[in-house]
Amino acid sequence: MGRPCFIALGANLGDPVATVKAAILALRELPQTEFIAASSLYRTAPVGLKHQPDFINAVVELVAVSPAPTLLEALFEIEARFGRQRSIKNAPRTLDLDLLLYGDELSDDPHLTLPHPRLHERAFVLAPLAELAPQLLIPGRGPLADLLLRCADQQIEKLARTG
Ligand code: PH2
Ligand code: MG
Ligand code: MG
Repeated sequence: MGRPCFIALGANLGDPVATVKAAILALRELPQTEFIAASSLYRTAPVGLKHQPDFINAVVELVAVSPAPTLLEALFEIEARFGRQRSIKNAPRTLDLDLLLYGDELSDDPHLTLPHPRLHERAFVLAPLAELAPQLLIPGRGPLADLLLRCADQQIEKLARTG
């Protein structure tokens, strides 16, 4: 049986709108997964390191048959294909793909923490996620809608759908 999974996309170098759109297409092609839906794109103020360009963020839902570590490897491979260089934490990036949720699995493995350890405090993740699954309960954190209300001070702007 497949597991419903949510993946966060983020980019703030190069042409981030084009990158996020192309990465959504790449996620559609992932083997051993069924693509369900993509959220709108959002322009978001950087969280963490402030002095860097705004991000483009989105969330994709898919159903995965492959185990979580295999899915994570496939996400790293797509990041690399889009020219991701890893330097300091929270540095600007051409493409970041984060596995937010793998079904209702809980994991405290530092290489793959589930749910994603900062998902519950980031409007740039919660708002696109709420488009796809407004009733979602985040394991260990509570209703998504409540979490989103707590991030009302974070600047995000939903972009009109094009292309
Ligand atoms: N990703 C980060 C750190 N800060 N800020 C925004 N707005 N969007 C991101 O995707 C983002 C961030 C680390 O992955
Ligand atoms: Mg990441
Ligand atoms: Mg990230």
